[in-house]
Amino acid sequence: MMVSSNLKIAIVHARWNAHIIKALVDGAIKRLTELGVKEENIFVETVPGSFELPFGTKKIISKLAKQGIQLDAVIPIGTLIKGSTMHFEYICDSTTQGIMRLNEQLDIPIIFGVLTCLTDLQAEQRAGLQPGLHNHGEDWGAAAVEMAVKFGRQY
Ligand code: DLZ
Repeated sequence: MMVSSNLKIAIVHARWNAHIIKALVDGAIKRLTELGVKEENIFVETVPGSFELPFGTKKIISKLAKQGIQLDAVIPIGTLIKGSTMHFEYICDSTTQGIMRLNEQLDIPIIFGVLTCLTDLQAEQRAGLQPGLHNHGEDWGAAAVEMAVKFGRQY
């Protein structure tokens, strides 16, 4: 049995930039299952936008805990693409700080699954939607398993 086969991992994803998000979430799930995480142990929830990722992450942990499900890692996934105002900078900063704070406050690893891109093309490249390019969602899946195995509550 693979060491990761009992891990329980949640993905909380924003709905902005839907086609990018879909590729990233699919990539994360693909890598999680390749590494031995069972599909039934992967819990997916959505939030409106990246700003809501820290709160959604905190809440899915407590919601599942009430059902007796102890998560081993969470992957919040969002894609921020710069527009013409300062909105991008503020949301990038608050989302990043929020996810970092969760890592300090909670006892399970929270992966940084947020793309912060200047253009749609940059986001598509990082989601593996341009020929020959790598899907960062896969890296986030691998990071979640590594962190859960090395530092999680079960091991
Ligand atoms: C408002 C906003 C903007 C302008 N851009 C993005 C984006 O590129 N990616 C993303 O995930 N969310 C965006 N949002 C939405 C905010 O994250 C948030 O959902 C709203 O401000 C409501 O709190």
